[in-house]
Order: sequence, then structure tokens, then C-alpha cells
Amino acid sequence: MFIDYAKARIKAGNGGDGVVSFRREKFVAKGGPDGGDGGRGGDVIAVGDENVNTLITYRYTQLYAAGNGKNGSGSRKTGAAGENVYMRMPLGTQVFLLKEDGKKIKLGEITQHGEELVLARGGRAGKGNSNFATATNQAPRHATLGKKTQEQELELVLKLMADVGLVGFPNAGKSTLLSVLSSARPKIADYEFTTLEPMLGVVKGSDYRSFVMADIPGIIEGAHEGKGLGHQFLQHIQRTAILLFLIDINTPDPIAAYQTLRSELYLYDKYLDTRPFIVVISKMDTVADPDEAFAPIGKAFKEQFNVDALPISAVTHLNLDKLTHRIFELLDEQ
Ligand SMILES: Nc1nc2c(ncn2[C@@H]2O[C@H](COP(=O)(O)OP(=O)(O)OP(=O)(O)O)[C@@H](O)[C@H]2O)c(=O)[nH]1
Ligand SMILES: [Mg+2]
Repeated sequence: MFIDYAKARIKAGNGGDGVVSFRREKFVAKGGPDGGDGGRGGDVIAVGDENVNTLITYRYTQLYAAGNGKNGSGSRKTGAAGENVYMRMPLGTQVFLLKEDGKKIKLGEITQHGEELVLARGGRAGKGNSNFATATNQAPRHATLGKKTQEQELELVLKLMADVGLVGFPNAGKSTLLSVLSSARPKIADYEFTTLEPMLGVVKGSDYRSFVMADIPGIIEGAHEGKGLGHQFLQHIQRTAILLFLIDINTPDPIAAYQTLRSELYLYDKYLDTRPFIVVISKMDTVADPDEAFAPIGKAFKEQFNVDALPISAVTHLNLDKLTHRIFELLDEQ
């Protein structure tokens, strides 16, 4: 299941205590102080993982607690440090700290594989009495305690990171296109709202280049105010570099369809509307005379928006090379 919002509780490890101890050896009447320091507590650390695509694990595990530092011991032995705990997160996860007073503080954002972000630092260790010996007090009887840490609450918000976002009405052929261009295997079916959750696919070009394409549920008029499924997923194309509008050649009025899609994006986020984009007319194999069917549509896009719409077919692969080529070109310009 795809989950793009979760809460989690975290706790860094307590610092271990320093101890009071004195050297006890045969023939040494009064040994000096030798109480060691505690170990520091473990950190709670977020790590970017490109193989994780959802925040679902955070729905199930409630508390991420790092190990406590061990107390020090005699002979100046320092206690072992507490183990760090790692929270693997999908790329594009924003992490917020929820304060008790209701305030939210952004701790950061995970954008790269392997990137680490310390969410809570382990408690500092206490000092053993061996640290406190001075010329006037050679047998100090005090040590300090390690710092105890508090549990904290996090909010995790995932906005998928992709280069290209697919935008279209339900059933336009978005998932089919993704399945043909990449190794992603989204569900495809001849009914609306087949895609219920976003999916990413890597599209490989020639010469080892690639881009990531995001398929999201279809958008309908009113999506920006929650109609259909589109609205809650529009956030996942908010950060794509370019948008790919997909319009079925069989749509009664492709221009009106395009305008509806654009206005839904604009109403959701006016910056989405300024994103570079490509318009494709899909399912060209379904019309008897593709050239004749496309000509008036292509002309209208050119005249009204100065847009070169591209006729494609995911089934016959018509113009798919041209499409990836255009995408690479547009990405290069960013
Ligand atoms: N003939 C033909 N059929 C296509 C083409 N692309 C998609 N289809 C069919 O159109 C139907 C819808 O395709 P999907 O890829 O599921 O459409 P979608 O845009 O992802 O739909 P939602 O997930 O519901 O928004 C399926 O039956 C596909 O087989 C195409 O290029 N040619
Ligand atoms: Mg789909």
C-alpha cells in the first residue's frame, strides 16, 4: 500500500552515567579515583533509501528508540556507546518535529539515496570521578549522570521525486505508457480510476541516460477540491521537472480536456501551471485514419497554445522514441 503521511515516535539513547570508583590494589593503601565515563546515547537517524517507496512501515512501528549508553566502570573504563537506530525513508520524505505546544519544526528532507539526517541526538555521557581529581581534592567522590533524553513525535510527509509527471483523465493510457517505457508494472484496465496510487518507473534512454516518470491516478474536473482521486496525489507531481499531458484521441473535445487538466493543476498549485510540459495524444492506433484524426487536433493546439502535440500509441509504439527524445531535451534545458 502506498502511504505518504505518517507519524512516528522517536527516542534517542540516554547517556550512560559516570561512576565513582577508586583504585583497589594489593599494597596500595589509598588508590586514586578511577571511575570511568558513561557512553553516549545512540542517535535516531533518517536514511534515504531508493528502494523504499512508501511510508507504510511507519504505520506499524510506533517507537524508534536508539540504544542507551552504558555506565562507566572502574579502572577508567568508559561505558559502551548506545547503538544508533536508522529509519529508512523514501526519497522525497520531509521530516517534521511536532512540539508539545502544537508547533511544527522542519528537521529536513531526504532527497538522496544513502543521505543521513540526524533526527535526535543521543544524550551526552556522564563523567566518572577520575575526571575530577585536582591538587586539592585527590579523592573526588562525585561523578555526573548521563543526559536522559525525551521521546519526541515526528510527522513524515512524502512527496515522490520524479523528473516527469503524467497528467491525464482516467483511462487516458498513462499507466500503459509507463509500462511500455519502463520496467514498472502498474495495473492497467479499461475502466476509470484503475490507478489508485502513484507509481514510479525509470525510463532508460540511449547512452546510459535515464529519467524517472511518475504515474498518478487520473484527474477529473474538480480534482483540486477533492473530486475523484487526483487531488491527494497532485502533490506527487508538484516537484517533477516537467509534466506530460496525455489526451486520448477519442476524447470528444481534446482542447477542452487539456484546458480542464491545466486549470485543475493551476487551482491546486499555481506554480504547477508554469512547469515545462509536453502534450501527447494517445491511443492513435485506435482510429481508422490516424493522420486525418490527428490533423485538426494538432492544428488547434498549435494555433491556440503554440504547442506541438505529439500523436503516440503505446500499443504500436508510434512516436515513443520521439517522445523520450523530447523529454530528454526538455530535461536538459532545466
Ligand atoms: N489501443 C490502445 N489502447 C490503449 C493504449 N494505451 C492504453 N490503452 C488502453 O486503455 C485502457 C486504459 O489504460 P490505462 O493505462 O489503465 O489508463 P490510465 O490513464 O492509467 O487510467 P487510470 O489509471 O484509470 O487513470 C486500457 O484498456 C489500455 O489497454 C494505446 O496506446 N492503444
Ligand atoms: Mg492508470
